[in-house]
Amino acid sequence: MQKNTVQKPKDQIVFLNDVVTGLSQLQKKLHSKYFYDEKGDRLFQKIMEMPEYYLTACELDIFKNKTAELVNDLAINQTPFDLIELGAGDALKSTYLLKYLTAADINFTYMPIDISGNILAVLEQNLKKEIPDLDIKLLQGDYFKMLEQAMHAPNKKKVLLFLGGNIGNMDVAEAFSFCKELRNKVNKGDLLITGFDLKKNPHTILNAYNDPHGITASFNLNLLARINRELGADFDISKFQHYQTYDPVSGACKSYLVSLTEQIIHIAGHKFSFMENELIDMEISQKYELQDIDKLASNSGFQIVGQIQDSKNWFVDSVWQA
Ligand code: AVI
Repeated sequence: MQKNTVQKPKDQIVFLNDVVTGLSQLQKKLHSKYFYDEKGDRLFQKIMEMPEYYLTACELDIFKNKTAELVNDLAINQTPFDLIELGAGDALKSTYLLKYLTAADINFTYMPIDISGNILAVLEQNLKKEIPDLDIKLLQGDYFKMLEQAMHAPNKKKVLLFLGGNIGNMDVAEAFSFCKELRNKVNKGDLLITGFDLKKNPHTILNAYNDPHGITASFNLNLLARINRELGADFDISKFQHYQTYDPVSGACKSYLVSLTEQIIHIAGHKFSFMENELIDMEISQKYELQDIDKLASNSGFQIVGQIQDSKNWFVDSVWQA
């Protein structure tokens, strides 16, 4: 998922438009890409530190302890390539890969893409300290626009990273369109590593999102506070409650906000009525089986060349070739 930090006036118009469109639907909906303002970033950081939220630790296990296997599946040998990370953030996991490749004297350029210029500047500073020999080129902006820019060195092989289980924040149809679009942007032979959270004991999954500390609830409610602050709305946060579901058959883990009372909300001249117990659909975190990943890869024009799982077999980094 492309996270969205709203900074420019044009972004504010798009934000307002998305909020108004989402809340005007029969099933009211807000887009979870808007969770990540400054407070949302901090709350997500706290989520990743919770013992219940296993995803980060699992993928870290792969990048820390199975780096050789990962690099082996890429079969890049001595061919110079660009390593392009979609939504790099603090590159916590990929730093292990960067260190491994640098130590092995492999010729590559790291190109982190992120919507936040701030995050990229901090990342560059940290990486320059940790890996002084790293060749790094920052790409600030939208995934696909920046990927197009990165593709301008056409003779160089590309390896794309899409980590963190971010693909889970798309429903299955959106994930398919996203992978197809990626396939259209890259050249035959290019590689893609995507992190998928796997189906497992449903209690484990539900606990990760319905945490007893209430951090995930605050993470969802913060979007209403953000709409108040940035779009001048009048949500009373105390009149909404977080509700989490997980359907182990479809693998859809979904979060909602429940209106605790009948109420009317005003947003920039628009009015939205809520009935008592009416829901706002907030986020999907889709869980996969290995065979779903096979289907997604082949239907979008990729071939699976590696599947690396953490030691618990809860998460997989799937290596695909175009
Ligand atoms: C960013 N993304 C992969 C997280 C997830 O697991 O869906 C966002 C999140 N939502 C609630 N907890 C974490």
